[in-house]
Amino acid sequence: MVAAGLPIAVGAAHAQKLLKKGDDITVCFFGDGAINRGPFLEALNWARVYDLPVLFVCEDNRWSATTASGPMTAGDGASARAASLDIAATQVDGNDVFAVHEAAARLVAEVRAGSGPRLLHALTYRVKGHVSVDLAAYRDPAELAAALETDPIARARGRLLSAGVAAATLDAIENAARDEVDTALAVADAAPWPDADAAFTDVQTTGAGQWR
Ligand SMILES: Cc1ncc(C[n+]2csc(CCOP(=O)(O)OP(=O)(O)O)c2C)c(N)n1
Repeated sequence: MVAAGLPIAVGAAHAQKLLKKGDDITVCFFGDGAINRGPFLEALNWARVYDLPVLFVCEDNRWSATTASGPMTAGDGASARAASLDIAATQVDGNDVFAVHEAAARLVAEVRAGSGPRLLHALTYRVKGHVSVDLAAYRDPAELAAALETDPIARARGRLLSAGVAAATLDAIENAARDEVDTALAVADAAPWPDADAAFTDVQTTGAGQWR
């Protein structure tokens, strides 16, 4: 369920606070679509009221499945809503891995030091459809073309090359990542289908009625 993770994360953070678990904090990721659901408000409010060790991370890719988030979002989005609940928010270019790293490191340190909740609002763009069968034909191709110009991996590669990292080192990292994904796909394709009975395991029963 969209936004369902937010109250769960706040519950985990509340437990960490009560148990005084050292450096442990909770980091909770969600999309821009989630901020229009009630649990977002409930979770941020609870986190601030109890000063919980939680970092909220909104991955704002401007699309909620097949709906553009902008026209259905009042006000200035995740950061503004956090600020209205007295939660300091940092907006960052989510396609700049160095900027995200710097902001995340600072916010994690603040939360660990007892600041209470923080929110990181990372602006990015979804370059594919919502799921594999979604061709995303409903969006403006120019919007996609502009977004592809800001590809985070290409930008990171450029920065690392100009910082003196050898191209071969970067190629090796990229190839290892591709191999890992290829292997995962091959293993999944080769795996047997699960037993049909597995659909009924780990399912909660209310104790009433029978399976029909
Ligand atoms: C309460 C609820 N409404 C609708 C859906 C169907 N749905 C699944 S993903 C999605 C869009 C989510 O967009 P966002 O929160 O921005 O996350 P993203 O997928 O872009 O990371 C929707 C509407 C759902 N899972 N839960």
